[in-house]
Amino acid sequence: MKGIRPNTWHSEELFARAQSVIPGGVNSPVRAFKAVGGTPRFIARAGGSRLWDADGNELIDYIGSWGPMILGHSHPRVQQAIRTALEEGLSYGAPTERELELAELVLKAYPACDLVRFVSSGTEATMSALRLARGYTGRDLIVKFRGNYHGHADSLLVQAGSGLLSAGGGTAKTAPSSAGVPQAFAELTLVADYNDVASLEALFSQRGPDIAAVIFEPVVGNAGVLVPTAAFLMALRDLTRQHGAVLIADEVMTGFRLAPGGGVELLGLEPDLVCWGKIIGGGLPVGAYGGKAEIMGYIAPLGPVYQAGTLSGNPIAMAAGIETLRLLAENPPYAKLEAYGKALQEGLEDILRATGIPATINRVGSMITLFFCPGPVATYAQAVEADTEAFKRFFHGLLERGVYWPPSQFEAAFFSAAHGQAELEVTLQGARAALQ
Ligand code: KE4
Repeated sequence: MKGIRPNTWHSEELFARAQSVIPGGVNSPVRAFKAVGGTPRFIARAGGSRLWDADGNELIDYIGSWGPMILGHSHPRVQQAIRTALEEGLSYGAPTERELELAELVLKAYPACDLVRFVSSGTEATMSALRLARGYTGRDLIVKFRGNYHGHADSLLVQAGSGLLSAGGGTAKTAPSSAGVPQAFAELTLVADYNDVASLEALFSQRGPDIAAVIFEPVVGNAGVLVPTAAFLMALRDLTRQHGAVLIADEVMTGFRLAPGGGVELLGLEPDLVCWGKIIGGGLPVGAYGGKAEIMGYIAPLGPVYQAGTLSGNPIAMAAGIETLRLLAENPPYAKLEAYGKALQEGLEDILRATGIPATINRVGSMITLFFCPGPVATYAQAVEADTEAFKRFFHGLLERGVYWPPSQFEAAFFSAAHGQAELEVTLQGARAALQ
């Protein structure tokens, strides 16, 4: 596993061509390796815990398509479900049985939700949930948390995490926002600090009657992993209930990953609306939002809040989601994921102790981040203190040794039910060399 620079000629050639036809050569910014430098690997195929890039290099995958691939890539039953659906056509623009099958599976895992609506991405899910909360309450303001990312709808690209943070510009006090979001929109988004109850209380004491919704990541993945405190979770529910605001749990990343009922189950949350994405599509484009009938009844065609989508409930995507959720229900991987995560975290911590490198690991289940700064990292302000140059060296040291970690200090790494002893050994071997 010496760090012999693998051949990346094809990726380099493809990246050069891609940049002449696609902005930055990628269709989502974090993929461009801007935060870590170098040439992004163009992936040719994947199976289980592995990816193979355009030059044939085999990689152990800790991105998993940024969350969907909890079962591992190319699961035979998911692939077969897609093939079967393909035989019946691709898209009809009319209701299908598969949509209600997936809806029933989602609601079975989230019994506090009465209704669910499918869309085609996590962004659409959170954007629609916010519009619904505004329509239901008749209020305009929303509250989000610095460094949380909820997709790229204008109202949510205010002091957001993930790719915005990875691109740099985040400081202890402010996370970056996107150009192109009108000031008038941004002013309707109030920003508090995750795990900082006083910052949330201050917003409600100043603007409580005008706040339509609070949206949060049950466990943050988009600043790197941040773990919520019980006091913070309690304040979220108490303050929104007290002021008549809608509490929206953004489970796009955590849903079906942290437990059968996601962060809601794991943390005992009682949100009014939940957003999903990633895993419920099994790797195909699916998002969803759902909640109590009293609120969901405001959505067209039942009520006055409009939301629509040509490919919402697409039968092929539904088939992939159904099979994925069926597999998760038949053979829950959570104990295995926890065992792998524990061994990975302990192995990395042993290496860090031996090297004396200041670093701390945050992990919940199969979401993990190694922050290059002394712990604890419980807040956004502490996360942005991390040494991104040290992270860069770690990232490339792993990549050269066949381990594909997320290309940003401010992203969660994910592993799947297909990761086992072999992956653990190669990963720790690579980390030992990368952290030397
Ligand atoms: P999509 O629109 O990308 O399907 O979902 C947006 C979204 C919403 N909410 C949460 C909590 C999310 O993590 C995401 C998307 N996550 C990022 C990874 N940090 C997607 C990767 C990317 O942007 O390329």
